[in-house]
Amino acid sequence: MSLLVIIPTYNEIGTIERLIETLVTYIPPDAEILVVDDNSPDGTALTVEKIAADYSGRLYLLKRSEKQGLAAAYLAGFSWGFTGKYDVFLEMDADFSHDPKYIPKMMEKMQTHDVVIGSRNIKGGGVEGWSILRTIISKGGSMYSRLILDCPLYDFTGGFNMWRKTSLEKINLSSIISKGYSFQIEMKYKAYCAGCSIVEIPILFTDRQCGKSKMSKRIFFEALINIWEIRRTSKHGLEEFVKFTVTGSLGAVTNLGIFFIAADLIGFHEIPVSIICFLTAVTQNYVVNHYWSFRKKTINTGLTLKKWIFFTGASIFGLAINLFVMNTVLTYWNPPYKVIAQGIGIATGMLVNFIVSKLFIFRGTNQ
Ligand SMILES: Nc1nc2c(ncn2[C@@H]2O[C@H](COP(=O)(O)OP(=O)(O)OP(=O)(O)O)[C@@H](O)[C@H]2O)c(=O)[nH]1
Ligand SMILES: [Mg+2]
Repeated sequence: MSLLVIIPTYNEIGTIERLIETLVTYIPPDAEILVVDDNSPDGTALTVEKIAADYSGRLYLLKRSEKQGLAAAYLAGFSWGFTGKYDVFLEMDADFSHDPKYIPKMMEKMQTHDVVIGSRNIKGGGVEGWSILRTIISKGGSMYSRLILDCPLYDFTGGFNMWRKTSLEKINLSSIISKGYSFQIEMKYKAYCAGCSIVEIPILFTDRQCGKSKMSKRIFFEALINIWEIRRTSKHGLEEFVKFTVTGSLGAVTNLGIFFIAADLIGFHEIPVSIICFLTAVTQNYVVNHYWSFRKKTINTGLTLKKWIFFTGASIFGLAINLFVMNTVLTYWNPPYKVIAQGIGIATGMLVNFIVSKLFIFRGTNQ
């Protein structure tokens, strides 16, 4: 796999030279580096131009006329890279917050995944040198995104991420609406919605060694509000529920089909037949929900006996809710047709089953 490391810079003269020196000791010998500089007043671009000759055609500079934000810099970097031979792209900061020593592990994970996230918020990862406030803002930002976007990632805001070219193509980069830091959130969420397999590996993030942060209150609030727009433009909210309902209906067809053959055509006793029908339908639902309804969440996980037992339990619980609601409706309302009560019972039972399945069974993992 041919790698291009993209480093956006704005006033990073203090670290850029040393970073590139270190970087080449960790990346594969055929990997290349692109620095995307927004005309930094401190002369970052000049430094890169000066040292480029030492790296015999492996270090490139993309010069832009003015500071246009992180998103624009990366998008320009990707489109520069798309015209080359690269099939893997790495995003990283220029300030040594992202340690190049993690790159071999990321490349290894890239063999089996579409996106690899350097994550501060999973076991083994963390942040060094940040104030409590900055840590809370960062962690809170990821938790907020996780909740609002209903997407099972832990580090949304981090900028140390590796992408297969094919995953970037799936995202449709021209649809990105973010300008600043919500860019990272939007990219990850779009990859998730596109069904990419995403894995997080733990990294220790260290505070910038020198130079000034470009993070500001304005950028922060912009991201906070942008998330809602990101959610709106890449909606996948109802999809799971619709697929879950279709799966349940297919299960009912299987149930009735086996029942008809075994009880009506062959003549077995209805009670044991009905139990077998139920278990068969539940198993089918479990498999279809895993591989279809909740595929985006379960993409890195397999079927397990434990989850099957849990799902069967949830289905029995759903059935109990169904009976209870039907009975309650018949007792307190007594509708003109009993089937109305059963309909309300089924709908409630299914909703409960859906919520339990979504929250506890098909949660997925990205570690
Ligand atoms: N080309 C370009 N690069 C940028 C721009 N804004 C930030 N960067 C670069 O993007 C990377 C991340 O920016 P940082 O300022 O380090 O942001 P941060 O890591 O969230 O904040 P720190 O805590 O200060 O490190 C750095 O390499 C910056 O130089 C921009 O508008 N254009
Ligand atoms: Mg930084």
